[in-house]
Amino acid sequence: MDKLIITAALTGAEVTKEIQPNLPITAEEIAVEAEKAYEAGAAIVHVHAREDNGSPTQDIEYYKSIKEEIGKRCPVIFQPSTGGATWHTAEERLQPVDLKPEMATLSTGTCNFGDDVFMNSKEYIVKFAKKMKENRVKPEIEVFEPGMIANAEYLIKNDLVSTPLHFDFVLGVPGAMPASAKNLVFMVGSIPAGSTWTVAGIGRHETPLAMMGIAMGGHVRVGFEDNIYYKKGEIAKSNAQLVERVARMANELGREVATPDEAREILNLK
Ligand code: KMH
Ligand code: ZN
Repeated sequence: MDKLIITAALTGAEVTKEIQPNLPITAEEIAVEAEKAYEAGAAIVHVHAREDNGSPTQDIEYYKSIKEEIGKRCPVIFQPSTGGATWHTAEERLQPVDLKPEMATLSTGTCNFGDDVFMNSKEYIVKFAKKMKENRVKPEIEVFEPGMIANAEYLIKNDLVSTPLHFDFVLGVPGAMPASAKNLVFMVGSIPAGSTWTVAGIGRHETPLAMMGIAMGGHVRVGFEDNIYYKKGEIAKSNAQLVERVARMANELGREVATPDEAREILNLK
């Protein structure tokens, strides 16, 4: 089994300071949080930028500052979001790809997202994939529903992405695919041979699915984007606290944790 790649999803677009007082907002706060997550075992940080008032933004200038601040502090892989918030336009969402990060997310289908709709039409998906290919950015295929795997296969068939692909199964978003062991096994069995994968369980599903990801030879994402609690009724102190728990579980299960450079090898980023 490869070493375990832990991704820390530091901010998300939906979580607010009101419900998670430890949420980092400014570029400096996000970079300090990234460094702490790196020290706890994260090889990748998935980031959504925020304006100073906390609103999610896809403005390239915010992402540029975050990338620079993180780069000053640690060698973690910077993975900006192209999902943004449900109300962002495709053009807004694509901006961080111009920074040529090593990776960026690419959602390959539309789904309900709480009370909203997360829109990813075929036109969007193709446009995003083309832009990432032009900029040599490795997509992490964000999958919220099984049909999104078929759309990723369409990108492969049309030479819009390079293989092997890396998938992230985000399970438990209200309105999309529920988080369960059965669903994770189904998803893992449905991706093209040779692909790598990560699992992100939403809310209380984060830790059980992380445990499954470790045991099944996949990789794991945790962080405030997906879950704000350390355990029932206890708000997490930091993203690093959630990363530390995954690293401890991996240790108990005999799975070593990958450094950013080892993750670069596993994901063919070099
Ligand atoms: N905030 C969600 C609507 C991504 O980062 O690529 C979309 C999302 C996916 O979080
Ligand atoms: Zn995200």
